[in-house]
Amino acid sequence: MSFIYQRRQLWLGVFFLLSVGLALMSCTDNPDSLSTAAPGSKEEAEKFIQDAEKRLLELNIKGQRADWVKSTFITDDTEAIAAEANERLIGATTELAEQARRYENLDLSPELKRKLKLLKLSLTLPAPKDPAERTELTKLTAAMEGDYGKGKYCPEGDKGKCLTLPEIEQIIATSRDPEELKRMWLGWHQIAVPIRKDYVRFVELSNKGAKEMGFKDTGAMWRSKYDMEPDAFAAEMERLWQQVKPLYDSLYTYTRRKLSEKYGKEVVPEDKPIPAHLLGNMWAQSWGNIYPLLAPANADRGYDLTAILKARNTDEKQMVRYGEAFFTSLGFEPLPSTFWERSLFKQPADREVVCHASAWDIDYEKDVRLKQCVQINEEDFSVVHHELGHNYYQMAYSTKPFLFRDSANDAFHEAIGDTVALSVTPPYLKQLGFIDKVPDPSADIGFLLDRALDKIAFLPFGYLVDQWRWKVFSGEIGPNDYNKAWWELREKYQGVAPPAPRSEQDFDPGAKYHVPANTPYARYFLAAILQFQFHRALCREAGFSGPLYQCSIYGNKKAGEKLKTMLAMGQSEPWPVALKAMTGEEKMDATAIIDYFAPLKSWLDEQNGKKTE
Ligand code: X8Z
Ligand code: ZN
Repeated sequence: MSFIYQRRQLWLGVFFLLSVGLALMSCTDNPDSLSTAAPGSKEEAEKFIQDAEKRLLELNIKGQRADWVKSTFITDDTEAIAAEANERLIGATTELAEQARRYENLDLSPELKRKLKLLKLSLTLPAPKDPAERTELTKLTAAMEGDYGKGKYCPEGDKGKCLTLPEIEQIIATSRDPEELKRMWLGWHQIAVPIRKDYVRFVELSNKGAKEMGFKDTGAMWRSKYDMEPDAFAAEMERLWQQVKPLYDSLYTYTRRKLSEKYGKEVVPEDKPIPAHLLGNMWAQSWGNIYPLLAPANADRGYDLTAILKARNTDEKQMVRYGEAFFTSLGFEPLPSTFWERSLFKQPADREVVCHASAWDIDYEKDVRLKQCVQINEEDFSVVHHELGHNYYQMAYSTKPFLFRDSANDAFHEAIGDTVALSVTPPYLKQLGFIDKVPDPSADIGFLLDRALDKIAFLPFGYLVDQWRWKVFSGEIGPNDYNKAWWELREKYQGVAPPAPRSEQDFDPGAKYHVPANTPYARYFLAAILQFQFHRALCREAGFSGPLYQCSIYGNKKAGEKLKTMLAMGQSEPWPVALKAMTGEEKMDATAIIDYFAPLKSWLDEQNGKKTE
């Protein structure tokens, strides 16, 4: 249900609308014969898109509402209602995408051509045309996300107290007892076991839908959404990974040694993968929570944001207010009153919700919402900025035609709030009154290390999730190897290992939200790199000329204006055009993240006993 989710629904809606329109034209079910059907006229194409956008908007709003209620109140009924809405949207979208083929070869305006293309690529969940199979698929996806949302670990069996994911995550973040961490890790991963068989069927059905739409499989369809050939996109991901890998390697070596010192060589051998339960995060995807174990002796960053937030008795809403205040300092409007009335900030005690944070665009205008079980800590301080980045993007492109109401590509959506959060620097925290004085420059390494534990540690995880899924969709990884292949990738890219032997009874990928929720993940890898590129451009715009990590654009209206202009473009142009508008650059590029962390890289390499270049 994150922004991504909405997008899916949006498109589903588009298709829905289109399908209704299509019902009036007699058409075959065979896409190939459709493509050779008599081409429509330019005027028809315009009318087709116009009607589609209007209808899709209505349908998507309905879909969003059903989904919002389902995600904030998981029951069999809300799940069924959301599945039905989704089914209608997918059905319509599929038919509309087929219809759009009639106009493919006409000499249309670039705007219309782009809309037709977007229409065909919009689904995240392609579904078979067979109504029974389509129903089965949408029920499966609703159930998988619901099962994840309801997932709990009951240490004393069903009768004792059960822990929800935020509670387990809190223990994983703060406990330093390897046995307790292992229990939590194993306990949570159990929730995915029943999801496995649904996932197998989901892959079959969704692939069938993708094939019917002319794609090799669902993964190929996902890779086609980046204004370039799918293979070129995969190569682009690999190019960027190779650019940043040396940074990860340096951080990894340092971290493993420190953990080995802390837990002993029997628990963390220095020549083996790091046990995944010791990194402060359930998926070992960001390691900021173990900063205290790794802090440099003479270069600690000098403050503890979690402790500060707690000492100030910050509540959930106030956490969100801080995020809003950053955006308004850049010249954005305050969030609408409906945002504050309708959002969910706190995990309710009396019902099941999907706690995984997401930002919603209910009416594609001003009814934006946040759904987050906010914890009062540093991690969620960042997540709040991340989510509001989605909401401000949504509002910025809301005046564009419906089919352009999305980000330049999905990584842009993920990068905006994080870009803003990069400006949460010590001088900014002083401005907020969180710290009395800006720490001495000797604290810079500690600051950079803390940040790297989130941003650099994330990169291989961000990369591998869809390496796994692309192979699952293509059939290269079959159901009998799901778990084995998952851990091969986790070892290869992250260098982590499970805390206990795993088998094909387990379904460890399913213990990560985006797998049962079917949210693509390559976007986060790209966003982790892109946000530094954005940061560099906005800092340049703000006239900042010092080291990139010291820049904060807080309060800078010029930088805000630059950002707003790019956000307002939505999806109306291929993403390199949007990137150029903001950065002057046309390619995604890791030099900004590398520059940002350059002093840390030298320091780590020294610590690791390597000569710096
Ligand atoms: O899912 C999210 C956001 C919502 S779009 C909270 N993120 C990824 C994750 O949690 O795995 C943000 C970073 C990566
Ligand atoms: Zn996001």
